[in-house]
Amino acid sequence: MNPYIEALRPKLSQPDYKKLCAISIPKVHEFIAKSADLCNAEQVFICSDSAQDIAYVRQQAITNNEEAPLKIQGHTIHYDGFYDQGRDRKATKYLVPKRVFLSKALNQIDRQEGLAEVKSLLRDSMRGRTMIARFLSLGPTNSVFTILGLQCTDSWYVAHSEDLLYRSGYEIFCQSGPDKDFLRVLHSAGKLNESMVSLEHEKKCIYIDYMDNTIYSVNTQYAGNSIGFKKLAFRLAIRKANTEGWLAEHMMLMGVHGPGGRRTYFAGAFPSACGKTSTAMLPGETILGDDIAYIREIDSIAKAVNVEAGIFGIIKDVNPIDDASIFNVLHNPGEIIFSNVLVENGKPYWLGMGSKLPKEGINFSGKWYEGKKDETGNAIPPAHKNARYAVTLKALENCDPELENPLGVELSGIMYGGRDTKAYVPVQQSFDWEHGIIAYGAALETETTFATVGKEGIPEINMMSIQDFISIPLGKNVRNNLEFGKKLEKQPLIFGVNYFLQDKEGDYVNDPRDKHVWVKWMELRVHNEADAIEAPTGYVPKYEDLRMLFKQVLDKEYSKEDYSKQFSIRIPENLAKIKRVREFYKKNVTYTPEVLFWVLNQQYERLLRAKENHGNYIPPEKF
Ligand code: SPV
Ligand code: MN
Repeated sequence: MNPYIEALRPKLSQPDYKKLCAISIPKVHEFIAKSADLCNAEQVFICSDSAQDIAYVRQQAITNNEEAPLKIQGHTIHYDGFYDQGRDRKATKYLVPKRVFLSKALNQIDRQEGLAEVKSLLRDSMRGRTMIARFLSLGPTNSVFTILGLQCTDSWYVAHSEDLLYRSGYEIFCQSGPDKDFLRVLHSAGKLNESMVSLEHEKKCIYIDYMDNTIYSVNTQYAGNSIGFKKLAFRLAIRKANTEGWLAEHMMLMGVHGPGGRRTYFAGAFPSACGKTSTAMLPGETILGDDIAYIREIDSIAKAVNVEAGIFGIIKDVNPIDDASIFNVLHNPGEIIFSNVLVENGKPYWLGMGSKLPKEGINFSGKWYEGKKDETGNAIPPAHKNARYAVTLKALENCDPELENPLGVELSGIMYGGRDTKAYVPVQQSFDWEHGIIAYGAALETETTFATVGKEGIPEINMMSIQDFISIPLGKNVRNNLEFGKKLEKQPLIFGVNYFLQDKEGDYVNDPRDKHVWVKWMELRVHNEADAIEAPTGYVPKYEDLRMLFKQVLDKEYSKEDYSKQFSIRIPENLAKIKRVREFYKKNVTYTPEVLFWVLNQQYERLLRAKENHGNYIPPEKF
């Protein structure tokens, strides 16, 4: 007799009991039983991924008012609390054993102390509620990439979102032997108000117990804090990758379509709200993933898969001109969860959608009208900047056909891009793997955005766009990336991109759509079909190639003046950047490989030499 299943018995219906018994991994029973007991759930629902169970989860999200149906068939709206509109860095902590210190850049708390705190917040949190158990697969199923996950939650919205964003895992759990490893997440939205929104946001707690591969999250609903398999399990995956010699990255994946119908795969790391999804979604190309990738060396080739199967995308600025394909999806029948947008008359509205917004409706602040102010007297916008949509990738006409390939796709290029208004040119290629990892990846600088709770526009280093999620010493992450490259026979080319460069007046020097040209140029570089100029910071495109691509891709004339403005090497800004990066690694980072300083110093020297010869602002043709 399995004591954990027996303990759960009174909380399970007959079918749920059967579904649970079909899994023979004792740790599954233990985790569900202990979670139900701690949170004092009234019932436990075992979601088997059958069409019936999935439909039930969706219906319950609506019945319990966590979501409401919108006009278009399959669309629903969900709201998070006013103070729960993004990932919360302060509330997210690693539980670490005594005498372990992760890094100055990471939030940590003593494991025993943290477990006691989060468990006391979870205690009785599900009284009178149903706890849902969802079994998922991170990465394609039946693949060397697959990692299994189990989430227990009292939010039907969370359970429903997981259906759109991940691959079903119940059958794999059933087929697995008793020792099968899996990640665990326990989440409770905590006390709710009448709008079904987490009330005690100041007691929000998101703790990551890497000793036990378990995540605890309480008093929050925002998906980035509550859907354990997004950024929380990602932190555990980074640790696993670290010990096993592969890479878990905050990267989109896309197939770029080149001459003759060839498809060349790229990965791209961008901090949140810096153009990652819109790059992956470029019209005419195919999207394989928009957020998290696992990359492994297989037969000396870098192979990548999308950890997820859907998109939890920023909806702000999705308009018919810049993002036609997703705009279309958002206006047609099919399953979509909108969050934190303005709803009026059953229709969702968001900032930057390219048409006028109503002057009243319901939004993340409740009933909203133009001029409504928050507690501190600031005007509340009609929709939150971090309002989002959740949709399965398969709903997109430009979904890449290799999404479920268990072997992944061969990566030919990797891009790193941040919100850098001052220094780096819009696109450049590194001299080699080491230079790319260090000068573009490790040195990635950006400004904070609305995707995390807190002040916007603060410049910071965001190493490989992964810094919020890193769970190993930062320097070790740089080393892992450098080592990974050494295992490859054909290393992907590394590119630095920057969609946010500004001129002296503070205007962006590029149109958002220009990124399509950069992507096509990278594709040509992979196949040796475009030339480049060797500048101090990397290989930059030639004017003639860009002019041809602007015409081909965007039907735009590209002037020499624009080229000079965008691709001139700005010496003072680049020198200052290197100084900041060196400082950051000296001050905050342990295990930094010596070569990082060497590569940065070399770049510094190249910039100084260029300055001696050509001055402070150097058009590329001077090189
Ligand atoms: C991001 O902010 O990087 C996201 C959304 O992809 S989430 O991490 O889920 O908040
Ligand atoms: Mn992300």
